[in-house]
Amino acid sequence: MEQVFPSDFLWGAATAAYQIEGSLHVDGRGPSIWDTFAAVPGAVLGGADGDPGCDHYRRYREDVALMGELGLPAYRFSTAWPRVMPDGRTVEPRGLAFYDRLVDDLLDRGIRPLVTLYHWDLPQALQDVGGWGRRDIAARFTDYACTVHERLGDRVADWTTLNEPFCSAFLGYGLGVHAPGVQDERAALVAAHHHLLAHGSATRALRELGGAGQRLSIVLNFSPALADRDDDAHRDAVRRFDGLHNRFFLDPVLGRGYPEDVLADLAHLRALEPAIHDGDLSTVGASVDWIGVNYYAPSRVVPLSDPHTPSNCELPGLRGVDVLPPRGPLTSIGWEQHPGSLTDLLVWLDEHCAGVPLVVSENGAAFTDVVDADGRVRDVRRTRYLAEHLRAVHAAIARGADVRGYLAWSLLDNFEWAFGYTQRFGLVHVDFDTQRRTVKDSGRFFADVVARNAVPAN
Ligand code: IFM
Repeated sequence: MEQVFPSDFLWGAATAAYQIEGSLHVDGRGPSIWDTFAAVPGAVLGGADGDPGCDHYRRYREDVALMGELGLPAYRFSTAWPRVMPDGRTVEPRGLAFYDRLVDDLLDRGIRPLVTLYHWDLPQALQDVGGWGRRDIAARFTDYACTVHERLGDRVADWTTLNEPFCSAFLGYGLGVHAPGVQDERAALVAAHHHLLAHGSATRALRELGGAGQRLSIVLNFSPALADRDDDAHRDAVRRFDGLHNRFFLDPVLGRGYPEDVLADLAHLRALEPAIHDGDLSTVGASVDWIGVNYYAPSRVVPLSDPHTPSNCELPGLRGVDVLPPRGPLTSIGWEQHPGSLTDLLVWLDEHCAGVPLVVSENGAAFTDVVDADGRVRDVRRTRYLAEHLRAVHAAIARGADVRGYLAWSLLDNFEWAFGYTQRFGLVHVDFDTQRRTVKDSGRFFADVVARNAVPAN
């Protein structure tokens, strides 16, 4: 018995430039905020940075061939702003040429490229003048987006502006556990608005540049809030967490502005209103063709007796709600495995987005993997995680959600940000000393799902 997906369902895997490319000092690439942040003692586990990554900048042909062997019809990757514009403004032709070669190679193998323009590697030169805290970052990003589009737009139809502005703004400027390492609740909210402004401004510009077949999108990360009780206090805790984590980014993109209840929850900070200028919300709401849904785990929330007590979690300005420890089974990064939340999320998003299609743009799990003596990686837990989450996607489609695709995170084990190289998410194992690639059992399982367009029923 198997669960069959719609015949035009899009299958693939995803990566991001800083996590896999390596070659940080090659072909004129400029420093990014992640190079700077990773050099701060204690910022990244093991003192690691994006070198060597998966050495993908030099081995991309091998990696594209691997995708071909796995039969992946699509590949989501990001372009590195500091490669394309080392100082954030001036084009480096060698950087652009790399993505040109990559796209050609993908197309030669019949693999559809989905380009994400920003996956957290801001040129350091732009951070030096304020980064996402400055309003004119939207114009800088739009220039960069148009530059990449002018070069690749004849062959690439799928464009994503930003990956997970939540992480870039809230973890980078609020909690400070991501680059640029700023710890300031107000700065995080302002940075979030500037991310969304950059998204809207670039979306408008790309819409003008692109042809009819072009599809524009943004990728957001969602963590549905779960509570143990269904009373007023718990419902309000869910509302607060969900509001700031999920609806805060989604609603403006859908053209609805920031949710009123979230603005009220954040009013005590007096941060956001001065940053929002006339016309911004209409720019942010530039229409998109699909919403990318990154899902890994839910969050368990509990109300605090004093609604003014700051939350223990990463959301800037959140008061009156705490996040509880995740419940087992966990992945090695400590995230709860809860496939039912993915079904509920997709069904809710489908209703909330009112006609905008969804693509699961990232989903996957980190576990400790070993290459056995016979050369196999028997990653049973990841295979089970994938199967359960694919069934969860299937269940959402069966309930009417317009989900058009699923992109596994990640093609390769890679640099997992502040966790360095300690967390392996890949369908393909990478030995970071030798750069040897080994397809894991989960990679073969996923290839089989793709080939059959179906997941085993249990
Ligand atoms: O590795 C990251 C990716 O860069 C963004 N989404 C979540 C993944 C796992 O943490």
